[in-house]
Amino acid sequence: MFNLLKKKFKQIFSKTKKELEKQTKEKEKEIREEIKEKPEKKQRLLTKLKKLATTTKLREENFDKFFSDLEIILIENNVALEAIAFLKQKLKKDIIGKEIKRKNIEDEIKKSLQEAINELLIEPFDLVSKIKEKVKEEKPYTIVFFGINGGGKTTTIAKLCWLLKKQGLSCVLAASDTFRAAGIEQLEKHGSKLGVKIIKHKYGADPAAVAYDAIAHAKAQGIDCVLIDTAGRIHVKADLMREMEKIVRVAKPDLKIFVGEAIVGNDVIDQAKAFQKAIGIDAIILSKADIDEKGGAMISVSYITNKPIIFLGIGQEYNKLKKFDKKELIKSILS
Ligand SMILES: Nc1nc2c(ncn2[C@@H]2O[C@H](COP(=O)(O)OP(=O)(O)OP(=O)(O)O)[C@@H](O)[C@H]2O)c(=O)[nH]1
Ligand SMILES: [Mg+2]
Repeated sequence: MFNLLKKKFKQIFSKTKKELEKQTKEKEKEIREEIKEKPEKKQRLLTKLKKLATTTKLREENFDKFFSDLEIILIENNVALEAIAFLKQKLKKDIIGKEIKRKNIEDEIKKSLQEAINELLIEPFDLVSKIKEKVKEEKPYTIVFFGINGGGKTTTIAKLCWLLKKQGLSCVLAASDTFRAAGIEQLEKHGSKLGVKIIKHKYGADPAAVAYDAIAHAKAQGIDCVLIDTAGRIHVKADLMREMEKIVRVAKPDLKIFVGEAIVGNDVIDQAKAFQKAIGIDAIILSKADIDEKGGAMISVSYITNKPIIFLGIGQEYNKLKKFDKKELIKSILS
């Protein structure tokens, strides 16, 4: 994953290294000339020269050149502008004026960038432990999933249900996408494959009522989790938000998860922001990470919403839901 990005990063690190080497050579020349002109200062200047042989310092102008190259790469790879501004400010503080061993220039810059991205990403929580913790006291643990259409909600619910079952947690699925008849059928197919019950009403019914019934069923049967599937629309629209608000009001979920496609880059960030504003989100799942080559959405969405990415969808099969790992992402773009 992200091989192109990795290659581009390498190029700018080595460009900055070359520039610093050039700058050091010029400085050395200046000092040698000064020694000739002011022999009385020779000792002090020789010490300076010795230091220069092993260390260098990044000046503001080096940083600006480096960052303008970096900025282009980040924009090309769908990293949101707010996230780029954060990285700039963080890196600037970290590397300008820092004394670096000449042989370590590339590693030092890379390390600073890794640290900056690490700070940008919010640490994910462990969903399974969270659920287990609650159901010890009270069942069910209710999760609502939302996002625009085709974003991967229904598939993600099926994958998560598979994962929870493997962890010994029982589930019921709520077909609160009553907007599309095929949406109910799609969830039913998953339900029968997974061997879990789905609660459904008719096409066009009130999605909040479906969610309510699913929760009542879980309470009555002692089921651990209720996973509520919702409808998407082509765009984020007011009627969709009203529908989601009502589901949230009625279901009082423990968790509201935004599901979006990693591949649409900045669009997914705008969608997440819209849902965040209208109903509040607690966590993010990015689907289709298996076909995302840019990584920008992964880098910026949690910074922009201040909520963690907890899973990545990495394929269509049930076992293709992967816990999001900050270190692994950073490694895959910057190792
Ligand atoms: N490659 C890949 N495809 C995925 C992934 N997640 C979902 N898909 C595919 O994306 C398409 C849309 O997924 P759905 O789960 O139906 O999306 P949705 O958000 O429920 O869509 P609506 O019900 O229309 O709002 C399906 O063909 C899925 O198989 C993923 O992680 N990787
Ligand atoms: Mg769906």
